[in-house]
Amino acid sequence: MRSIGIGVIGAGVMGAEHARIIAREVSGAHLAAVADADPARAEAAAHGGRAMTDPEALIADPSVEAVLIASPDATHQRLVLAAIAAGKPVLCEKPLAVTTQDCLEIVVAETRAGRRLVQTGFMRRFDPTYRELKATLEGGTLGGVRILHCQHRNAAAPTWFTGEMAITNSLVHEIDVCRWLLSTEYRTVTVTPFLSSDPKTSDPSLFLFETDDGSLVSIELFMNAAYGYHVHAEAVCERGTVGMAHPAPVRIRREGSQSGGYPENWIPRFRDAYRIQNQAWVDGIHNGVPAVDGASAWDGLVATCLAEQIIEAKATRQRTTLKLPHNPSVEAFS
Ligand code: ISE
Repeated sequence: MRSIGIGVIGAGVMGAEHARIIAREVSGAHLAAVADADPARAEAAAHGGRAMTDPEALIADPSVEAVLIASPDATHQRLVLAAIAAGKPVLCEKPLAVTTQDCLEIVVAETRAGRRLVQTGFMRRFDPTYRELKATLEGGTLGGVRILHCQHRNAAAPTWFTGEMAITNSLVHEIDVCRWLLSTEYRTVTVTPFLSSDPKTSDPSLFLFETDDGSLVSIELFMNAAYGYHVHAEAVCERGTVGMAHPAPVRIRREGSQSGGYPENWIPRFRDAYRIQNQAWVDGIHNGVPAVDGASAWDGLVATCLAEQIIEAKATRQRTTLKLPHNPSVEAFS
């Protein structure tokens, strides 16, 4: 099989991990180049590929046939548009862009290009546990879903978090994966932030969604849960429940008690998901068909657009009806 040259933009925690996965764990592709503003970081992540500092030069480079973007959120839109203009497939870390308008411009540019070039990096869709949950729900033995309970806990919010990134950068995972799990859209949201004497601290928060198919989605988002990284989901259905088991692969029983560890962050927890996602993206490029279950540019827009409305709902604490714009790509790609 021909090997596709991949260029990775951003060599921070996530970019370095994506570069490692492409260089070491994905077949049918090789790491052609890594770009980062910090040349030493680019070099360290390049695994023998080219290290560059200019992301636009990486996109234009003939050795780069497809682009993986893992640079800061605010740079995503410009770089995705540049990849579309160059006719190169692009896998962009979430969020696709930081405003609905910016996402819409991507959806329009891709629609004009006439082919699916963009995948949004909602990797939980490729996580074996979430996939088993979805297969069980779709198998029908448990009946319809009444409530989908989710927990999303970080040991500590990343140091680079600012403003409402808990919603635009973290909660967007649940926004995406729950609508994918249930194959439905959200109708309303009500947000209850933790009330503390310091009005700037609203962690943890509870989000309650009503969906078009009549189920409820509850999400606890706790950015500073202290004990470790912990993501959990359980569906309460008409004839039973299905939920994730403990995330640690082993349990220790000792001196009258049992224990199991929690990872420090999302990379160990979702290691398989990132690898499977990146392989599916590369396979899709070879086949000329987007990865089945990969999040599209429209899915990226939905997450950002709902995040914007959820931020407003959090301020008002009112049950808020959620709205989406017209999808200009629906006719082109259906
Ligand atoms: C981080 O940016 C991620 O993408 C993780 O998957 C997420 O769980 C975490 O909360 C975010 O901060």
